[in-house]
Amino acid sequence: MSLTDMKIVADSSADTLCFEGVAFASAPLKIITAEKEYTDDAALNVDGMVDDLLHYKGKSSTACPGPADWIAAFGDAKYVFCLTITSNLSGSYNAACIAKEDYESAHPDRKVFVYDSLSTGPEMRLVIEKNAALISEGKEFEEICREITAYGKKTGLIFMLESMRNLANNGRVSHLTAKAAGLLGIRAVGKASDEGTLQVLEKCRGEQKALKAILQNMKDLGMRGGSIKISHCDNLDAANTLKAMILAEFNKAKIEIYRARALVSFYAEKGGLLVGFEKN
Ligand code: X90
Repeated sequence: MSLTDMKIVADSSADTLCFEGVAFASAPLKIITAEKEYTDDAALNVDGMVDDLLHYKGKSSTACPGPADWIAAFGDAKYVFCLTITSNLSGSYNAACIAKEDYESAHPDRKVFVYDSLSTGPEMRLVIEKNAALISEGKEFEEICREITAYGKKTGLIFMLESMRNLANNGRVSHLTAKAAGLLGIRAVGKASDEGTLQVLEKCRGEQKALKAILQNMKDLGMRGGSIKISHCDNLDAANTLKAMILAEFNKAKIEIYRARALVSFYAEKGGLLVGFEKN
């Protein structure tokens, strides 16, 4: 088994469009309005899309990659690690399972491992990094499948949202749940549940309180430093503040901050922030 036989493929909800050192491809989701269709790939200007959406009052929706999109992303890799957004909020995982069947029956010597992240964004990014490290270490396919599955159980996702309008309008949370972030100045802090659904934990007045709640919840869930990914939608200040708060208590934490791509930006909306972390 040589290193180049293995490829990681993730849908664009992972906020990761390329990855150095291993074969990698992103399968884009789409954001659709009556005026325009945005494909979540490297060519898209995400800030431009977020701006458009701020002024757009009509209906909008999203679409996950279909089986053919996934197969295109697999390319001609012998071993594919296919990482998807939670199957509880998207059809991406189902489409990937169909793609796996088709790909494996067309090429009996090839194998696809479909991994349901039960999460999205920065938690998926952690899993991608782990997956890439295991490939670089020269581990066997089956072993890597086992290890990323075990790793995924030891990672978590916490988020802060100023608005949950797009989530509710697209049926990803109930309108009642969305009210947690419906008032001016209120931020909903929540997590990806074990079932891969969105669970609101607290309603916080003001960003400072929300960031404190994020850190407290991360600690309650077992965060003790380690690797941490912060994905934000036009809220670099909050991301930097949170980073400083974490480092003040866990000075060895390895924290990466980055701008969310289109799918996460659409649902997290302006000001939203997601944190992926490791549990002990
Ligand atoms: O298939 C599709 O069209 C995509 C649907 C995605 C729906 C949810 C995206 C959530 C993005 C919001 C905060 C984090 C919630 C985590 C819950 C597991 C980000």
